[in-house]
Amino acid sequence: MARKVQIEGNKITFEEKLSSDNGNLNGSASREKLNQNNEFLTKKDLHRVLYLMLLSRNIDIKAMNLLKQGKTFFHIAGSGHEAIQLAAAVQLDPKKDWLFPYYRDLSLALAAGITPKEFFLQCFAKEDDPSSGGRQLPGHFGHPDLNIPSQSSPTGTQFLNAVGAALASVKKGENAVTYVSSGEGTTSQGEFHEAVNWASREKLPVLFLIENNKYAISVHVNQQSGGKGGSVAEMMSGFENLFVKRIDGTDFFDSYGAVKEAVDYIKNGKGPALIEAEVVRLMSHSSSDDQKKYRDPKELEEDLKRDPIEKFSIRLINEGYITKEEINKIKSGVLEEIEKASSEAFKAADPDPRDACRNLFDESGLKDLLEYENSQSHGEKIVMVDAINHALHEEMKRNDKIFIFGEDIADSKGGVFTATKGLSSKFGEKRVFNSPLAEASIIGVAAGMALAGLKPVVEIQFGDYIWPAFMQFKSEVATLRYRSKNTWTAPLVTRVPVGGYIHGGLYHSQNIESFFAHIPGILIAYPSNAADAKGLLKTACRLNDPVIFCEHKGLYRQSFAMSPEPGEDYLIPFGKAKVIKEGKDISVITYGVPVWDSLNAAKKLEHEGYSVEIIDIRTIIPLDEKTIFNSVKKTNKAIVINEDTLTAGFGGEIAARISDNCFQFLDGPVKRIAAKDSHIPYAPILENAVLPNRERIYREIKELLEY
Ligand SMILES: Cc1ncc(C[n+]2csc(CCOP(=O)(O)OP(=O)(O)O)c2C)c(N)n1
Repeated sequence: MARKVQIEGNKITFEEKLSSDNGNLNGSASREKLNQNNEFLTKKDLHRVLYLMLLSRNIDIKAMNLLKQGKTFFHIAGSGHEAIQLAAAVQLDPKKDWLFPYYRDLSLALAAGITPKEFFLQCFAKEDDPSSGGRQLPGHFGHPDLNIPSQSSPTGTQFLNAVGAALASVKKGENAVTYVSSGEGTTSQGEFHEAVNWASREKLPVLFLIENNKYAISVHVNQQSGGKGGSVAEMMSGFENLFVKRIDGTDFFDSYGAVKEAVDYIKNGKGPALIEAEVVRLMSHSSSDDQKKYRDPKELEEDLKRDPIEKFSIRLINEGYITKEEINKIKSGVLEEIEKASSEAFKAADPDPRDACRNLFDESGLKDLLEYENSQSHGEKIVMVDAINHALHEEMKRNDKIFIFGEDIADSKGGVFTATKGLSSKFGEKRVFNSPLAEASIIGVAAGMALAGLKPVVEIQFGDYIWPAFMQFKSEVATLRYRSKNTWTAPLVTRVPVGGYIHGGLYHSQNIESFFAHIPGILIAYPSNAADAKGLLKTACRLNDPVIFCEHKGLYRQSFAMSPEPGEDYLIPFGKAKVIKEGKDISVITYGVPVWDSLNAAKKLEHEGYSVEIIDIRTIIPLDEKTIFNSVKKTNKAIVINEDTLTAGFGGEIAARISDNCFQFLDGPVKRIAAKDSHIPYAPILENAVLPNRERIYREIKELLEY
């Protein structure tokens, strides 16, 4: 059989298409078998599949040519993956089902409705690129009119978001399938396993498609997977409710049959499905790679023999579904369409550099429409943890989109600090439930639910254990609005107990706010008393941005942090600091536990004739600079206190901004008090030596007063 596919480095040509040679096809299926497997596929459907295959392949070729011409910077090709993707795409409905494609899913994206022009708009990073308006790399699909959330780049994080979207569809009673895909290399990521675990346990309607092209950039699957024979399907065979199948993903009909079985299984409520589709990577990993450097030419030659388009075309000819002439006609139509699409896209408008930092946060104006502080704190005095609990009860009652989950949060435990006590009993396990012991899962699933329109308010049991979820925060939650140019958002609230002074040792004492403050796109609250905790948490539940809500464990039940309980409508704006105590001689800017230590110091210093002003910033992001600067301009001295370590603690940021903005008003250096740059030890005497303490705070404020 004369093969007409040629591949040279990154360049692939698929000219003249088909030989008239019938070839010896695997299984040489009869027409009956073809029909039996594919009762929905008419001749027209098959022609459309071939059209989409050719469109996808030739877009790869065109994109590589544009790159060589210096008109674009990056392309990642799907050549060799077309058959399985189209077999999946034609059985999914992008208006109803959720699609989380990965960067090699060009064929699927085109079949779902992303047009060639839209593809090229992304290639050229144009304003009208529907995925991201030129923010995200090409090959990261997304669309406002389709259920395709704009995709991030880390391998594997999307799995948990997909599980979250599937969970949302179940909670909402929708009959949708969620598709999520990756290569085989990505299945080494922990979040993939977490996602399959969650989906299997809850029998969620997720189709996991693993496109195994045997390489993760240059790393062969043998160095990747612990499954028998390097098979991902084998590796995942132990999950009770998971449908697993390994197929030849270069054969459209095998692929179609397997996807059909999987989708039927999912739609019958039996659980998720995982298909491992063995495909070929006909181009290098990406335009930045050259696979000839690490792959044997013989292996590349073998891959060419499995070209899915050639297989499919020959099969259609053999079965009498198409003629060579018809194929050529489709091909010339495709080439014309691509030329038109790319030249139109090339001429489209570039993004406006003035918008480069927009859409990090909600710009709808919602936060300005909320009514703040419109009820007084006149109730019974309550402790902070009860204020939090009450806020959750009230907000759940108000908004049926709120879902609460985390480790041990359901009754009868009600959370290790009892912050969620009574919620599952009152609102039912559908809305309040225990999560697996997996922090990336909690945040990844919550992000998926949030992008599907729900409002998860989740708990991470200790700040010290938020780190497995850091990738989800940094790469998914914080970036979604920005990278989709305001199309997709993940406004979940994450409550997280933090802080020391409870003799919790290294792993129950940490502060986390400075790590997260560094990430654009996340709001951070850190209340110091019960009323602020209630008001800020209620606001967090109503905002359209992701919020990390830091709750100091040492303040949960402290009598001095108690407040009369504010009413159900009590909201506190983010970005509004509170002047805890007015004074003339020095400004103490702080948050959390040091608020109380500063107050203590201020009282002592008052007896010594000094007047100390104390500002509780209450929210880290946004930071109320105005209140801080006004205070410093009045007192001419500033000392910033944070409980976290000195180096890169958030106090450093505040101090720097004071220096920048109030230099001419200062009568002394901007001082800082913070924990020593150390881990937090268990023994109380050691802990006291590391964390800021009352005595030190008093002494250092006084030193600056005397400066
Ligand atoms: C968390 C993370 N680590 C590394 C990378 C860089 N990277 C991008 S794709 C890739 C290989 C993925 O291989 P595989 O999952 O087999 O998919 P394929 O590209 O072969 O289709 C790597 C290492 C990344 N994007 N994310």
